[in-house]
Amino acid sequence: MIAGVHFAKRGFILPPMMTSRRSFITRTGAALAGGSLLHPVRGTADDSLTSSGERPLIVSTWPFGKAANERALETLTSGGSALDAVEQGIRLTESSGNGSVGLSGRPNAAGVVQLDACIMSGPEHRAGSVAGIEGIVHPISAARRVMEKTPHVMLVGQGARLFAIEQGLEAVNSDATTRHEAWHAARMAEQANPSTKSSGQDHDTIALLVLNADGTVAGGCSTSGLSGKLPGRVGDSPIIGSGLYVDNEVGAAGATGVGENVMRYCGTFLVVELMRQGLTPTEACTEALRRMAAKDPRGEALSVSFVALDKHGRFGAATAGQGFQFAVTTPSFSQVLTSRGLGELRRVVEGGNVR
Ligand code: SD4
Repeated sequence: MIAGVHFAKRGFILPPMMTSRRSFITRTGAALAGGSLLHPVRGTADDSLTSSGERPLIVSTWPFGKAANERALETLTSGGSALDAVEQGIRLTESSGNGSVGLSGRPNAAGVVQLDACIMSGPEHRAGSVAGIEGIVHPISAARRVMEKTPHVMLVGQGARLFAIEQGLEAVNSDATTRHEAWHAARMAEQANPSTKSSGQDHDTIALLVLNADGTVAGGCSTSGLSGKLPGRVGDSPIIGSGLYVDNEVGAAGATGVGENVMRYCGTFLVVELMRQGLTPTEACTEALRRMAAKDPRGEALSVSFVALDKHGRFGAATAGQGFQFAVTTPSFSQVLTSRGLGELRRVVEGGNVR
């Protein structure tokens, strides 16, 4: 089955100029002309059973995720594992200056960039994580080393930094003033020339999920967290089950947005468990957001978005806001898509027709 058809059935909004495959252009072009992609497409139980997608499948947050996905795919193609793909894809974002990822990310209230990251491997249900780490260029690699080289799951602060250095990972002086000045200069340059700022650069975390050809699932997440956070504050991104969760029997989910609003609900664990109960990735992301919004007086202003994929090769995303861009890559296409906002998706899910 052609991948573009799955996209249509998921009800995502496709940017018409961002196609990468002739058959995809042909099919989605026809669909756009008829307007069907601009509205939820009514899926049936049959669709969800028969629409298993292409593998490998890589899904990540924000437009900058597309380059990371493509790096992840290259890694798989050249014989790397799903975990290698996650690590290499996220490393690209960590050093690209995009979003609030890596050392060019946003400093805390004291002017210090404190990074959070985690990684998770489906087959053995292993995880590693670092939080509040300073001056380490690739926190995702530090998280992987925690998983593979220690009996622990999470290291924080100075202990995490020293461990990363001991492991031979690239480190820079963690002098706060120097880095705050670099951050300030970058923001000044952006203000002077706003046209250089892509929409993806307004946003933060990368969460990247991989379903490999052999059915292996893995994921990772990396961020500098919320700009101006209190020193020592840790968000959802390095917390297994909040910013990221992987279950090899079901699939994976990642989060971006205000971490405090994800952590109180174990957001990505919830998304994966909802998929286990039979919801599609889009439905699961939406239902998790609906539950959160129902309890929180801020409702749809929670500023949380989820991405997810399942073992069948289906993917999805949803946001509490007005539309959230995420990237999807397989061997035959690579796209930035826009998910629907919670209000719209909720109406559709209540009608039972988002797939
Ligand atoms: C955090 N979830 O530290 C991260 C930040 C983020 O879009 O993803 N912002 O709360």
